[in-house]
Amino acid sequence: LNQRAKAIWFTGLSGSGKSTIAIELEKELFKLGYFANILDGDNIRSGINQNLGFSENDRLENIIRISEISKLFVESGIITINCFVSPTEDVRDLAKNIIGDDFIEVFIDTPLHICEQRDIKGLYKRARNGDVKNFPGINSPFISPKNPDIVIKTEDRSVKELAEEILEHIIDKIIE
Ligand code: GGZ
Repeated sequence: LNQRAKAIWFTGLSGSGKSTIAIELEKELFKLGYFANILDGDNIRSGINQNLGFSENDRLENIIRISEISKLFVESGIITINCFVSPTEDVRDLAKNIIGDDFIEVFIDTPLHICEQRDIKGLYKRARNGDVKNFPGINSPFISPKNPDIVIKTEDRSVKELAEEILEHIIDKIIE
């Protein structure tokens, strides 16, 4: 199999399911013989971007570095699955401009009230209390993308179904 690498860019609220869906998608791709690498807060914000916070400037810098890393992987033939809130058109445009034609935007469209209900890390509660600042959807904006390549509604769907839906959309784009 020849793979044409792409940067798959997940945007969505904290707790929308980006990382969970990414892991499933990576597995599905692997089963078909494609290699992918997931970039997310766990391996980026704890490492190369550990000096960055959540101010507007730091988010921009976060996305610039991630996009450059993503581009290097794509140029080496590795599909990247990027899981970052990327809450505004500005940050997503940056990523698009750096990565170029290989950029595929996927909106993980889980409504705020569901993400807040799940509140896996307790961050929504802390943002509501004012203990966490600049939290998208609560005390800083999350602007839905205008023209994403794929929109994924996660309610009442299994992670496997969602990953398969994304796979169907991208498969033509990654086969040489
Ligand atoms: C502390 C935050 C904040 C603020 C987001 N303070 O759901 P998570 O926890 O695991 O993922 C979120 C992650 C967002 O980082 P990103 O690199 O994806 O953001 S961006 O694309 O906007 O640069 C959330 C946590 O970090 N998070 N906002 N204000 N923790």
